[in-house]
Amino acid sequence: MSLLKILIFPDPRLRTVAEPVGVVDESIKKLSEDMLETMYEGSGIGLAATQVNIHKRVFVIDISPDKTEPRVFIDPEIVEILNPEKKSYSEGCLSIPGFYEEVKRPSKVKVSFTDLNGQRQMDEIEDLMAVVVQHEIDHLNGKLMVDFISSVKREMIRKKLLKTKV
Ligand code: GNR
Ligand code: NI
Repeated sequence: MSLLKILIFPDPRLRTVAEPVGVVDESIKKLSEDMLETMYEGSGIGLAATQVNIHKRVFVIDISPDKTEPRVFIDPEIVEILNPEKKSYSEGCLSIPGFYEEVKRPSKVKVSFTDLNGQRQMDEIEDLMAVVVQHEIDHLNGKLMVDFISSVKREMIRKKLLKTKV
């Protein structure tokens, strides 16, 4: 396994729209392992391929408290909004380190995706899992949580992150 480098906002590569994977091969399996390692290393609960500059529709998630439930989603689609009532959650992002912003999203959605065995799956998700899945699908579409806040706040975050560049 290898650690991957995470792109930091306002890196323009975070705006790339990722390409569908289609057939799940060894390179996708290796990518998802490396992404899980990178996510755990950064103490994140999700990571999209876009964030590591791989523009394929893959993301990983582990919202379990003891970090023992890795999940991989390939070519994910939200097929139905099961509860359109939006819930606000204070979101963080490994590409926007140190900032947390309230984002409102539908609280329950139905998601279809391909698993690591190449099988198409369908799942109903809610609560924190629904927040993170929607956050990751946004990444694959080049969208970031700062797009939900005021342009004044976004500009402030952009300037701070440009200054603290490592
Ligand atoms: O680690 C993360 N925590 C988080 C908290 C609330 C809503 C979404 C997230 S995802 C984030 C990791 C990340 O940047 N994924 O893209
Ligand atoms: Ni993120």
